[in-house]
Amino acid sequence: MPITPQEGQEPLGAGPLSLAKIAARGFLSLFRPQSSLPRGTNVALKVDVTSSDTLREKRVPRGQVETHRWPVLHAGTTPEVDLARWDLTLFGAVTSPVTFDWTQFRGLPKTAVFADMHCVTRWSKLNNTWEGVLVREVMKHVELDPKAKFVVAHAEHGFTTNLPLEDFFGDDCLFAWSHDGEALEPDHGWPLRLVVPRLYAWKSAKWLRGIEFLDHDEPGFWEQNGYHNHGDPWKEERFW
Ligand SMILES: Nc1nc2c(c(=O)[nH]1)N[C@H]1C(S)=C(S)[C@@H](COP(=O)(O)O)O[C@H]1N2
Ligand SMILES: [Mo]
Repeated sequence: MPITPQEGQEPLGAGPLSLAKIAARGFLSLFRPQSSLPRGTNVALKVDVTSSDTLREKRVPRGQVETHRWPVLHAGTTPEVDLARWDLTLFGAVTSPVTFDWTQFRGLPKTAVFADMHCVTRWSKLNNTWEGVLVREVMKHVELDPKAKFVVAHAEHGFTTNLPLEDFFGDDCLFAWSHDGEALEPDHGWPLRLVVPRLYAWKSAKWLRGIEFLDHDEPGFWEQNGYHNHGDPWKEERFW
């Protein structure tokens, strides 16, 4: 795997116990008092792409609770990322791998996507405006092997998550560096996270470093630890 971890990173180690702790943290964070105005309160952002789920009459899927804050949820610790040494590589079932450094990536055409976010620990955060580069835009630079059918997103610390190519190519899927008009905070995935709005948020890998294309499906981190392989919130595809 051509991903060089940033210095000082420990690989993810999460047994069933620490996963239970993470799930509890996600649930409890719903009840933490909110300290300041919601982010983006004074920002009127132009939206280029509207995720179709935001047009539903009832936007909170069954079993979810709407939150107006933004919980932080992940396994392991937040990495410190050095942009000078950062890159994003698309590899696997492609004619030749493609790597972007930070400057090259930020030079790609920018898009703002309006979307909802659903975490399997039962919070939903509606009305997010993400800015970054659409998956479809980035994929103009990659020649896929016709046998590519699945994607594994690779993040710092060795975190992975898998999804079918079809979901990855969703018109609302993007690589995001900004949320509601502000740069992503490190805890939320700075400098770059994948955003797949129509699947549960564990597919939206924070601290993204690579996209691997495969001819077969390969369950990622949460998927190997009990989460559903696909994760459609409207079908409550939560666990196995
Ligand atoms: N790298 C990485 N990305 C991750 C995770 C993780 O553990 N590691 N957890 C996922 C889960 S379960 C959720 S709900 C969202 C939460 O994003 P947030 O912390 O910005 O709210 O990040 C997802 N992305
Ligand atoms: Mo989650």
